[in-house]
Amino acid sequence: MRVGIIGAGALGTLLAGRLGRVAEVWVFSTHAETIEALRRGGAQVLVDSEEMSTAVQVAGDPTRVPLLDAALVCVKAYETERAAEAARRMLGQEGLATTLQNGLGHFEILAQKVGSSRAVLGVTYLGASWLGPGRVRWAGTGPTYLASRPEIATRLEEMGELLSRAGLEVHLVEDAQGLLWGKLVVNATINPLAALLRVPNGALLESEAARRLLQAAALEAAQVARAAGVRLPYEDPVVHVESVCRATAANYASMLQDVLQRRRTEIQAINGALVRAGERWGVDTPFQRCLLRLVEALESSYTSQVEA
Ligand code: KPL
Repeated sequence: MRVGIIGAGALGTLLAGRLGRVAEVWVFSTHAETIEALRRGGAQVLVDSEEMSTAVQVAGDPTRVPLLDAALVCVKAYETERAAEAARRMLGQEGLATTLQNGLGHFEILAQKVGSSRAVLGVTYLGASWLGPGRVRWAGTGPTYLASRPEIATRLEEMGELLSRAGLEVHLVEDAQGLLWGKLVVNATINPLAALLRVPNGALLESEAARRLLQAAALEAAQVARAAGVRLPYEDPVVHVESVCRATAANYASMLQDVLQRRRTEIQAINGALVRAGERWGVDTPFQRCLLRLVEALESSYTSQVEA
């Protein structure tokens, strides 16, 4: 099977490193430094203190990639449009493109580009910490869900088997919306809090003060999901978010990684999307709005921040 990974940030590099052991993997990236690092040293994945390097094919131009059986979209939320266009150019007629991104709206953009019959919604709880171009720490072994439907079931099963052989926990499921929102509640809670407090996920459970913030964010996010008519895949949002913090305790949430690198964050696609959904469904979200504004302000103050 020939699999394309679109975007070689933390998640993309981890998937390239794992899948490169069981399939022909093509990584598509537009970052020159990343392309160079992957060509030179392969995708390097650090698990505990053991580092594994996997050779992968790398391309910065979609026309150089042979037609793919599957593509995994792992770019940041604000790069989805460009990644979906790249997927359209690289995907074989029967190929499936799966979004594994955080936030709302990506599946719709992907479906518009590659056609709804070739687009798949995925949700992953994998924890990956970026160590530099082509290098990543596997910091949390959470499950990955792929939303199946009858017309793609056989092809998606193949993809699922491949991901399992690569060492991932994979589930093929039917209720995509519940999963997507289930992850949105997690991201709208852990990501901004970890970024603002500058702590790994597990530390959000270590103080009573942080736990209270976590509870407020998770409950408000779940309230919006319920108002939108979504059935979350868990009973208690706080218990679930806490369990993700435990499962990915050592991980630096992706938003924290962005802030540490002084990069643009995905706050709009996550907490922004949630606040907008709240407005649409008549749920006031003062706490989520506050998190949104704080992270926006943090991003725009990168150049004025002082060091200790
Ligand atoms: O998705 C994540 C992220 O960091 O974006 C979690 C699940 C919170 C893991 O860190």
